[in-house]
Formats: sequence, structure tokens, C-alpha cells
Amino acid sequence: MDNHEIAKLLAETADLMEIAGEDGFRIRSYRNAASVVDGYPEPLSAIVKDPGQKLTDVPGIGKGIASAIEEIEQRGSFERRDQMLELYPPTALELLNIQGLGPKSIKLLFDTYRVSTIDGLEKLCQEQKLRELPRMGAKLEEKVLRSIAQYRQRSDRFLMSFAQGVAQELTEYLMAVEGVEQVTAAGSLRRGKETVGDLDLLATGPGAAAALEKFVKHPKVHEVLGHGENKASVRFGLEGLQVDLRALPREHFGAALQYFTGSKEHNIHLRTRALKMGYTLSEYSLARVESKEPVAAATEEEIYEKLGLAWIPPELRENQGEIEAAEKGTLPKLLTLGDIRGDLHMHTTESDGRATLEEMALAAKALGYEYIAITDHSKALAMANGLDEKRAVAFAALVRELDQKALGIRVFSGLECDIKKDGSMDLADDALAELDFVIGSVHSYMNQESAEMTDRLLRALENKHLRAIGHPTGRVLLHRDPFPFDFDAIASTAARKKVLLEINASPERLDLTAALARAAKARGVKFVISTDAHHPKHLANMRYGVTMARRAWLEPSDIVNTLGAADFARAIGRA
Ligand code: DGT
Ligand code: CA
Ligand code: CA
Ligand code: ZN
Repeated sequence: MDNHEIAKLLAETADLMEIAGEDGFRIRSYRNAASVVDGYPEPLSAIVKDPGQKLTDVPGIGKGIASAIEEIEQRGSFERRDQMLELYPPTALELLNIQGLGPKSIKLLFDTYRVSTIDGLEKLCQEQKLRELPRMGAKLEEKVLRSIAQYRQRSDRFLMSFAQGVAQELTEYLMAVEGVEQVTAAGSLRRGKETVGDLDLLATGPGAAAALEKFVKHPKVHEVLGHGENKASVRFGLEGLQVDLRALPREHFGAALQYFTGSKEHNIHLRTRALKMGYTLSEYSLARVESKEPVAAATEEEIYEKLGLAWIPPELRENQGEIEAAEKGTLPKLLTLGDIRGDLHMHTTESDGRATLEEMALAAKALGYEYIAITDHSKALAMANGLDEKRAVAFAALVRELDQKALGIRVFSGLECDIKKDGSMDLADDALAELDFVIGSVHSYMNQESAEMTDRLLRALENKHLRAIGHPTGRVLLHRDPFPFDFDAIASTAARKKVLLEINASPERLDLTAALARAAKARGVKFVISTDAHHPKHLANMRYGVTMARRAWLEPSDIVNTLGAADFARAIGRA
């Protein structure tokens, strides 16, 4: 690591210590060391390696910092930092970027509301809860919201869930214009990508031109980037998502939808195919090369059909074999939201969720589910009030009691059990045996080396009570990269041990990714799609997980929670 990287780790640790309210003297020593290291002319890694030199000879570096730097050189982190990251996730550091919030406020936020992310903070402000804390008021809430919006503008991609909200709002707004027949999202959003760069909307009908006029005057449009006869581009909302709207005649709406849905790679492949067949494919039509006579333009279906292909669901249009499959008639019969009959990962007030067991069960029933598993956290997540063995056993009994109330939905007891640093489970086997559906998840030491993480997960897979691995790569979209491990080894072992891999439907996670899920299916893995809901309204996030599964080419038979309640109970040995 170079000096700058080392300095960053030291400074970050100082920030976390400050959030934790630690002794000012120790915090200052890390900060000072960080600035010394950053400005030091010689690479410290060379000093570490040179037996003739000592780090402690560098002015401003004492024994403690020296050993931290040695540890950083060895393994990319150091103990103090790891400890702090256990207490406060790295997202807490991001809060320091929000004007109006210092370390003390961040600690207070975390202690009172367990909020450590920008999204969480935003929600607190919107729900007017920040003002309930000492020395904070309505003015500060406003200031924080503005600052959050500015901060977000710096990131150039947006969560699918956010873009979908904007698409829906604008669709309703534009559909109200007289003569507008249809408004549709195209681009990456239609393909179901987990993040989008910009939003591509298409409008058609005699009122489409009028829709463009209305579009640029939307109260949340802060900047008009371009406004022509058939197209307008704007920045929408404080977050600054770019939205392109195109007005199109009905006659070639299908060609435009096909073109602007992409992906670019899919379109290139399709155009090549068209040319070989004597056609050109454009955003206006599929036409004969020689006569230029259009043969299809109004719908996507007729375009694909003329090209000798079955219609290809947008989620598959990534040039990953879908055109070949459409030719042979071997496209998968993709999973739909309606196939899902239960949700198997959620939290309640027993740990860090917002609603009670019964409230979650009733909310799931209202969605039409036949069963759920309630999977609160285990004790390693002390911050989340995780369950120890004794509480886990009592929890299983409580869930059984609830199930016997016959609410019209079956309720299984579960646990999201931490997979500890060495791959052992956070709770003892006899407690795990009481629970119907044990998920193992990694929530700590996510910076392990790939080999270490692989061994850790392999060991976890040895546990006979384990039913599923939760959010297997640990990624948090736009915040945290997946941790490295040998995915093929884990997928093969999971398949052999009949441990499910989760597709976590939370729009911030969407983990497994589509590519990994598809690779895992090739190795014989079965999946569970769950929301990881911490609030009844999160149960509706299932659709994002289904979208990911579709992008992974998955069919209902790949997903355990498409089984009916009785079959599911049999599948987990709890009939
Ligand atoms: P994004 O916005 O980065 O999440 O990704 P997309 O896929 O929405 O990309 P975008 O907005 O640049 O364009 C939307 C679609 O329009 C894209 O998927 C395919 C089509 N498209 C746009 N420009 C081109 C181009 O220059 N060549 C081709 N073949 N297709 C294009
Ligand atoms: Ca786009
Ligand atoms: Ca675009
Ligand atoms: Zn969870």
C-alpha cells in the first residue's frame, strides 16, 4: 500500500473512533499520524521491509501506530480498525460528508435509531424524527436533506427502486395529458438492471408532443438539458437523475421501444442478424435493405418474429445467449412475482425490525403469501439486539404459538445466524435445531482475503442446520463492493449440501447478482428469494428480487419459495 492509502485507513479509523466517542488524545494521535504518513517522502512500505530502519524513527509515529502500519502492510487492515468497523459499519463514515452532522450527532443517530446510512438519515428527516434528538431541530432537518441531495448528485448511478419511483411518477403525470396513449420506460430500467445511469421514457399517441411540453414544466424538473421536437432531456428532483423523454408516433413505437431498451450489445447482435436476413433494423423500423420497405415497426413482437425469433423478455437482452435461445425456442419460462408463495427472510422487534411477529405475518398474508419464515438476527449482531441461544429457543416457541393461531398464513421460525470470522455459526447446534429455517450470513470481517473468506463459507456450509446463505456476496449497491471469494467452490458445495443461495431482494443489495445466480444454477444450486424486510412495507420489495432472478434466467422450479406451503414444509423437513 502506498502512503496515501495507509493514511486513509488511519484517518478513517480516527473518524470512527470519534463517532464512538473515544478518548480525544488517541483520536488525535491517529489523525496526526495520518497526516504525517500522507506527507512523508519515502514509502513506509519500504521502511517496514527494511530491517535497517524503524517506523518509530519517523517523527510523529509512536509504537502503537507503527504496529498498525505493519499490520496494514501484512493484511490491508489493522485490529483497531476492524474493531471499529464491527461497531459502526463503514457507511457511517459517509455520514460525515453530510453538512450539519458531526461525529457526536452520528453517534447519537446510531445509538438512538441505529441509523448509519444516508438513506436511513434521509428517512429520519422526512419522518421528522431527527428533531426529536437533543439540540437538533426542524431547521437542521432541512439542512441535512439539502446536503444529502447534493451529496447524492456526486454519484452517477441510481438504484433501480429509485428510478422506478421516478418513472412511475412521471408516467402518471404524462398519462394525464390529453391524447397520450402510452408512456413506457425503456433502457436499463426496463431490462431490470440494479442501477441505472439515466431514465429513458417513451410516449406515444396524438398528445405525445404536448407531453414533451408538460414534461419540461414538471415542478421537480430543475434543469432542462435539451428540448427538441421529438425529445427532451431534464434533470429530475434534487437527486438530479437525468430523464430522456421521446415522443413517438404509434406506427413505429415497437421499433423505438426495441431500440431504446437495448442493451447496446443485444441490439448490435440483432442488427447483424437482420442484415444477414436482408433487413436493416433501426429505431424507426425493420425494413428491407433494397426496397427500404418497412416490414415491422409497430410492436416488438412482430420485429422479433420477422427475424425468426421468439419475443425476448427485456431482462434477458444482454447478449448472453438469448438470441440463440430465442431462435431455437429454448428461452426459459421466467419466474414471475405471482409464482412466489412465501418470504423467508425478515426481521421483527425481536431483533432490529420495526414490527412484531404478528404484524409481519399479517402483512405477508395481505400480499397473498401462504407462508413466511421470521429470521431475526443472532447475538453477534449486538447492535441489532440479536438472539442468544436461550432467546432463540424461546423465539422458536413464540413463533410456533403464533403459527397455531391459524392466522391464515403458515409461520416458520428462523434465524439469520451470523457466520463468524472462522466459519463457525454464532449459535450452538442444539439451539439451531429448534428453528425451521436457518440462514447463515456474513456481517463482520468482510475484508478477509479471498481464500480465508472461501474457507469461512465452506465451513459454514458444513453445518447441518444451515438452509440458506443470506446475501452471499455482501455487496451494498453504490456503497460496498462484494467481498472476494471462490464463488464456484461455494456454489458447487451449496448444491451438493442442498443449501440454498439467497437472492436478497432488498433494492440496496440485490445479492446474488444475476450473473452469479446464473452461474450457480449451472452448478445445480437452488435459490430462495427473500426481502430481508425490517418493516412490513419492505415485503413489497420481492419484485426486485424476482427481476434479478429473471435476469439470471431462473424459472419457478429453481426457487424454493415457489413451492406451496405443504411442499415447502416437506422440503425443509418440517412437514
Ligand atoms: P444506463 O442508462 O447507463 O443505465 O444504460 P442504458 O442501457 O439505459 O443506456 P442508455 O440510456 O445510454 O441508452 C438506452 C438504450 O438505447 C441502450 O440500451 C441502447 C440504445 N442506444 C442508445 N445509444 C445507442 C447507440 O449509440 N448504439 C446502440 N446500438 N444503441 C444505443
Ligand atoms: Ca438509460
Ligand atoms: Ca438515455
Ligand atoms: Zn437480514
